[in-house]
Amino acid sequence: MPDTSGTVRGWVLPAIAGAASVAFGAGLGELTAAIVAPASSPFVVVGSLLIDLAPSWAKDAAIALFGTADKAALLIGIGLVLVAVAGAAGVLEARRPPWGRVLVGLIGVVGAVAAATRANATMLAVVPSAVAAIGAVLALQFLVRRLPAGRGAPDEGGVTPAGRGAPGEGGRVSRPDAPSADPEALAPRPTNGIDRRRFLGWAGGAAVLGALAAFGGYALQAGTRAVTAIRDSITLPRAATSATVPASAELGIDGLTSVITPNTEFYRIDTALAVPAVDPATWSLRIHGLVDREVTLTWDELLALPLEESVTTLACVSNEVGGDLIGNAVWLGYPIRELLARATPSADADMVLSRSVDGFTASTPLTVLQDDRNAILAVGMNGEPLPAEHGFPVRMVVPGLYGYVSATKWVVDLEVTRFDAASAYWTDRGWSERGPIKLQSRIDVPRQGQQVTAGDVVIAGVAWHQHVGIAGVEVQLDDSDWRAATLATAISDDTWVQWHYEWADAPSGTHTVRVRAISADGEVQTAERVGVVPDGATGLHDRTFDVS
Ligand SMILES: Nc1nc2c(c(=O)[nH]1)N[C@H]1C(S)=C(S)[C@@H](COP(=O)(O)O)O[C@H]1N2
Ligand SMILES: [Mo]
Repeated sequence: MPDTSGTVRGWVLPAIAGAASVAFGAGLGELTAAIVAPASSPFVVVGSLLIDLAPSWAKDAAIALFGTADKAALLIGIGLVLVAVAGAAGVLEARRPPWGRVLVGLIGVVGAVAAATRANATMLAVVPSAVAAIGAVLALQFLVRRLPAGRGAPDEGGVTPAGRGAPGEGGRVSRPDAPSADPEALAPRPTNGIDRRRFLGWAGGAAVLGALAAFGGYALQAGTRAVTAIRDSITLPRAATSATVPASAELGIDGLTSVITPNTEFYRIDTALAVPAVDPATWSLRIHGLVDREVTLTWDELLALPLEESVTTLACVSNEVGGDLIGNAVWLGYPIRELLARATPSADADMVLSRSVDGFTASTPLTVLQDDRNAILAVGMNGEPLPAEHGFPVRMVVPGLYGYVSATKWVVDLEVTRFDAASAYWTDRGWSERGPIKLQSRIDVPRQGQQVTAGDVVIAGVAWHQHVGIAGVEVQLDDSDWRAATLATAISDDTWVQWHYEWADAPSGTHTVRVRAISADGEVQTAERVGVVPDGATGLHDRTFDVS
């Protein structure tokens, strides 16, 4: 009569330990993702990595086979592979510790690599996979220790490699030090059934906890899903005044940042651990403080106003020289000046403290919000409602000021006040209370260290001094004189402008090119290197490349 209990304890129970541990870890990972990095759900990132890596015939076959259910099929497929590998990890851990845990850790590494290589991956992207791996490793260690004694347990003695795991054999070997070394263990023991039930209880518990965590994560994101659905169903009103982007604003040079930044490539900076989910139906803006009358504005009221399109380049004060925390978009919104006029600020007010639904605040000089620039409450970005991470449903956009003192996303409150009476989020953390954007320029082409073919070499980049404007850009090749680059057409003084310089017959060798911009008010960009704290970096960007 075959001894099936040997099979069960030899590898079925260890496989269950593996699967339950990985279910536990995976659930924790999904919950963590829901909290810190919704775009980095381990399942979803591994799925999208596979989609990226799959040859097109495989994609075609998947679509032919599963149709619109191809994504669901992929996720189920990943789940099945995961269960199989997890089972193997359990058996491995029972026989050759710590290799089972190592295998589980490797699954985590796959998740982390997938997360880190996704477009727009943030530094938090690897956290869910790391939490999943740590949870699964600890659970595996815990469960394998609780395997019914003697069979498939670590260090089981007296088994030849060939004999390991052979069905029916596990029942006759046992660790010398284990209770099952007792001669009684050779006969069926009543305690074994109890051990097994106890083990299955722990394993089932781990799997259930994992499922609950995954479900919790899903539930946590219900608000986000609902708001995403609302956003997707919104058609913004047509602009009463539309913006034009001249075709000659875009040089179309390979490697040069496009003059309008697509929403998916737009830098994102905020303090929000989870992107706030704000339902426009419940959104309202309150304008209060040093005003003659309080004003509140609902979403419907805002959309009923004559909305204006404007093109403004946002920049972050933390942008290093040569950095990419800057982007340019066509915004749709309503002038804040008009709303302030309704409220009528008192004469002694000099600042507006804008507040986000999540408590972030920015201090903007009142005059900047009252003059004729396109300081707006924005609802649209490049022809779409604001993406959630860029402030849906409403944010501020103010030409000429760094984002931390002006570009409040998910804005719900404008308090008219004074700089000597209130201070904003970053000011309280050592940054300047005012943040006009500094004159800057950047080289995009060639890339640092690029090998360039000898001949005419194209050098190109962008320059900006929002709300002042760029009059010129100059480049310095190695240590020669500064030479004028050619500017593309500027969209306006509120946007960056592309520039290029053709270096005819560049000699072979290693070269460094430096760039500086000249402002519309005559300021020449300083070479003095200053860091980003407290009010923005200065210094000249350079690139070194090889011509051969
Ligand atoms: N609610 C909120 N709004 C915010 C911030 C924030 O942390 N929270 N960061 C500001 C900063 S520092 C910048 S640079 C811009 C960036 O806007 P973006 O993420 O749409 O590019 O948003 C600003 N608005
Ligand atoms: Mo910023």
